Amino acid sequence: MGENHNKNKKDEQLEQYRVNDEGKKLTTNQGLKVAEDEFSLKAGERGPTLMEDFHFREKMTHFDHERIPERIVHARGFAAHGEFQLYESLKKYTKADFLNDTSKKTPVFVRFSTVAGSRGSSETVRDARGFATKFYTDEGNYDLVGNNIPVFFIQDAVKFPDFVHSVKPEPHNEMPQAASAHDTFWDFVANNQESAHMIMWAMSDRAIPRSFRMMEGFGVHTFRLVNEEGKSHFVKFHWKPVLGTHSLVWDEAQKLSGKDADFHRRDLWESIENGEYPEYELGIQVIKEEDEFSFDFDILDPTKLWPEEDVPVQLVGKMTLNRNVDNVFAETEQVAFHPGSVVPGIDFSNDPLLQGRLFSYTDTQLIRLGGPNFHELPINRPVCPFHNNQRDGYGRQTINKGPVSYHKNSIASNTPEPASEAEGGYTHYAEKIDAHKVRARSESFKDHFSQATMFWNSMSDPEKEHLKEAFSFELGKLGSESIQQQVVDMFANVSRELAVDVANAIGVKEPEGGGSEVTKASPALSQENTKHTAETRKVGVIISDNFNGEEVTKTLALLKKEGIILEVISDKLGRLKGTTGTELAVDHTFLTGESVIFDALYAVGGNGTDKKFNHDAEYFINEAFQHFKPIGATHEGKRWIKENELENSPGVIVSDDMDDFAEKFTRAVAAHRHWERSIV
Ligand code: HDE
Repeated sequence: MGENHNKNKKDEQLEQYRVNDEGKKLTTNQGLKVAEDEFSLKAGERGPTLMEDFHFREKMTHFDHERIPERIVHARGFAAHGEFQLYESLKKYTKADFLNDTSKKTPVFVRFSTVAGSRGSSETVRDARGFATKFYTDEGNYDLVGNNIPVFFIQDAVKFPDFVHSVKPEPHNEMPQAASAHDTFWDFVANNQESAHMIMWAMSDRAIPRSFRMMEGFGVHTFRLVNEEGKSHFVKFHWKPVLGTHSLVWDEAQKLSGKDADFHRRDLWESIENGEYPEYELGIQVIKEEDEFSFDFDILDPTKLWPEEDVPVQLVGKMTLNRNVDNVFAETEQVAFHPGSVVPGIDFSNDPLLQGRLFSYTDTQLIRLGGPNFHELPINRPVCPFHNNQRDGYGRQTINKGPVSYHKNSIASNTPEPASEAEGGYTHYAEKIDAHKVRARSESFKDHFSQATMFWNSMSDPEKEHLKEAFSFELGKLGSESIQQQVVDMFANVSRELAVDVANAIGVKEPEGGGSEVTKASPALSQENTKHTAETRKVGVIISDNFNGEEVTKTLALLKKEGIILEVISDKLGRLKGTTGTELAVDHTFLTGESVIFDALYAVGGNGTDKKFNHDAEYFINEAFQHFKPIGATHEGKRWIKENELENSPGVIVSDDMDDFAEKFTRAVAAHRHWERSIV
């Protein structure tokens, strides 16, 4: 537990800044030993505090200034360290060193986040998730600042403040927190129809991920890869989670918001502490320069994805997150990402959303981190040296020696001097541009619905149902019938079925026209086609004293072998005694645990006469059943299944043959959820 598996350049650099106060004498910030920390200095035991009490003043002043502004978006986040290694050299596409050398392990720092909520908001809300990766390469920091959704709400950065204002809590009453189910957001959507495609994703299961470990990441924009010969290819970046892409169900997500607002960070933290390191494969989609106009969408439009069936994702390397942070403020909060932090061999496209981001990120760090020297904070420092003539400012730590802080100069023989391209100097791709200066949007950006329909067409039936429910929930929360109607009419352009069913659910008029000619589907978009595995799934074992020692021990061992994590639930903490002298430590009671924190339940039972125990166990089982989770039962546990008539339902495994049970139950757990189960 907690062992450092991430010895690398970044870790060594951070080590210089780590301090362990344990066992040390208390001092002031000036290093003076403090003799008393219980009482302030007073004029008499019952008298006023004296101004002279420097220890009190320093301690209180520091405390008064502990908070910095939270991120305007992505405020609620959680991060971890890791490393990235390439499978095969990408030399033919890019000269980026970390994408050429397969022997290199590049240190990374990854911050996951929700977008709309404040820093203290709950994590399982319906929202896009940020997926920002800082690669500490030998050529400087490269930041891939992406989301878990491959497209965005708007096409031009100038609209970002409007979009964010609409989704944030409404300004007159600051409600609702971390939720898009309110009038201003949907008013924005209906009146900015370029949002249609992203809304389909945001209303889909993708917006309520089961875990940061089980979601995809996307660079969203089209970037360029440029090779040694100066040849450029367009590229989109992907992160594919090795555990597959899986989601919660909405009712569960809402309950989790109350039961464990830290659900996603706890999951990430615990998996890293337990050595079950989250892994993601880096994928690239590549389009040749000459094919820029070969698609029925504009590849610069950030509301469009490149269907994987048309432009395959090549898996080129793997990222492993293997170390938790030492201090959340110093690392997770102070990390500063910037889509403009690139290395030679990676360049931008003219996507107008990306272009605007290149301004915003530095600007926001200046206020958030208090000045221009945030690159000197330990978490932000590159692992290669940096030299330039930038000087001074708040919080400057570097002590630049000598009189020269300008270029050109003779005193220091013109150094620090620009590096030639051969020496690794960054050169921008010399794209030819011949254009008028205009405030306009390209005609090729004006189809807002085809890919939204493709997304809809690609969903399985349960996924379509979830989309309808999500729309009905969100729109059902609105105060304005006019906005509800506008949204329904808008989404009739995506799917008439969707719009009609939502209209009926929320009691507005069915749209008059609508329907789409688009029949294309992209199977890769459905989570049904993702990888399924039981590994690292958390199973709650409901059990009481007098359980069948031998058989239970055997089954638990078989499940553990499959990588399943087992946690024991009972009516009291302590140790349970089974037959044959077996003992089991209890992890949760029915009070401290909840069915929603588990992927599946295994009902073992025990003496089974306690009324309260039976009631609580059945409550857990019925709730898990309603969330489509696998449920297993052996011996006395079967009673709870029978009494609730669940035994013939999909994903409910009942058996007294332990090997048979373990095999079937593992398969049921790997399936994630059993949507074919009907809930009445
Ligand atoms: Fe961001 N975004 N963004 N964004 N974004 C920020 O930077 C912005 C966009 C993304 O864990 C801010 O340091 C503009 C797309 C992530 O620290 C800010 C536009 C994508 C994070 C900002 C966008 C993202 C941010 C707030 C439209 C997916 C969290 C605090 C042009 C590709 C990074 C900060 C972290 C954070 C601006 C659109 C991803 C204000 C102007 C598209 C993952 O600078």
